[in-house]
Amino acid sequence: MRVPVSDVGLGDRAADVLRGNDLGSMTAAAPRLYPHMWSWDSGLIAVGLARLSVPRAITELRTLLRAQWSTGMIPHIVFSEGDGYFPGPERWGTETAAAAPAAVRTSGICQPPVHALAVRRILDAGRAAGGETRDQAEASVRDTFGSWLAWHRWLATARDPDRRGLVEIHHGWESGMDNSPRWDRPYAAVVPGDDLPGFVRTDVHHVGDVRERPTDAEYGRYLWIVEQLRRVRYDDAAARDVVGFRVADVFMSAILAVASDELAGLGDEFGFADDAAELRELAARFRAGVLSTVSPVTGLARDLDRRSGRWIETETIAGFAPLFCGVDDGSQRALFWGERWCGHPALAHPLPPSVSPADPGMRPRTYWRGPVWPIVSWLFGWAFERQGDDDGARRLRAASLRQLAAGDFGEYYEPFTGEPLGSLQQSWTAAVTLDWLA
Ligand code: 9YW
Repeated sequence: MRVPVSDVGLGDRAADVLRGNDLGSMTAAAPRLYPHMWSWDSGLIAVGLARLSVPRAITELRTLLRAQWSTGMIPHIVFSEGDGYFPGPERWGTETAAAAPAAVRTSGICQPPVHALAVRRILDAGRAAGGETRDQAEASVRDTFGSWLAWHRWLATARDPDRRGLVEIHHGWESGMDNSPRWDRPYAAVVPGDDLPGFVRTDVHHVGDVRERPTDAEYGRYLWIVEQLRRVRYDDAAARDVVGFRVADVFMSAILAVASDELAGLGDEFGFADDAAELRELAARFRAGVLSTVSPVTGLARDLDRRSGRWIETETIAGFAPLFCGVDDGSQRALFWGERWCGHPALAHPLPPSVSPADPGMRPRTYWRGPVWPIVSWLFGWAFERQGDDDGARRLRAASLRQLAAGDFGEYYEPFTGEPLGSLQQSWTAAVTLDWLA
């Protein structure tokens, strides 16, 4: 039975969600829809866990790191024993990959590198608690620093071989924004082969309305790319040659820049000065890369389709990558709060939707094609705070807490009505709520 929201505080309800989705040493991304650990979810979940239990937050990230590949890549899914999700470990077939870990089953692609943000949050929470908790938090930074560094180095080499300062992705899933209109053109060039093994989706059984999900045609392309990668055993160099989707992802690049700064700060504190210097260079390179993509027409940053060599012109939240990583001259901040975005008069809450509400192609109920994702609002709030824009951070926090007040912890929200959509009791939504409430 659901407890009325008025009886239990939002923070208690958020904590209940994380406890309910806790599988022991990892947190399922969502109770039914996503019964495994997702990489960027786990980073944000750890941010929330740090508000509940520093040791549990440390465990979450350690579980993720146990799945790290020998190349440094952190895989986008770490599989639990749970089932009901497709594509599962059999379909990924990563046991043939030389770099995959032996003891853990994982997918063979990655997701945005938000983890260093969580490492810093855990350290701060541990220090605030003091005593043994502080010692544990500090020891965990010391022990894991090298693994996070290897992760960033992998992104900066395997995924930016010609050092443009832009992270190349090989699947829309790697962006975390699976069916964003950003990927429509590159996906249009992906033609599934006749020998694509058959598939039965499970995601459509867990949501109220299948129109909120990617289509079957989109799914066929997603799985064809998995097939291409599986056939070259997820070898980085071979993947670049065979994969039908190669896009320089501007938002992932911005995340790598800010996360590298966070890691550099930790490196300085913990006596890894050379590594810190390397990470600062890396941050500067990716900031410059992000800036190089800005459209002189729209003022938004663009992804680059590496196969066709063409810019991808869409009006999505990823266009604010410069604002996010702190290379905006003020014009993006104005655009962000203006009528095409958070200031659009029809919005239920002044929060950034995944696609501009002024774009005629915006679909308010469909996943990454229009809904507001609380974790995206949180990421911008985090960035604003870091940049000293306390007012911007406060506005996003206040509006988000109003959006979340009913305590459903939706995966994403309809921007005009505020209705929660997708999975409810979504872990990372609960986690960022806890951070906002702290
Ligand atoms: C999938 C878990 C994941 C997120 C992604 C989001 C969605 C579906 O759910 O992906 O099947 O991987 O797009 O960003 O990590 O919450």
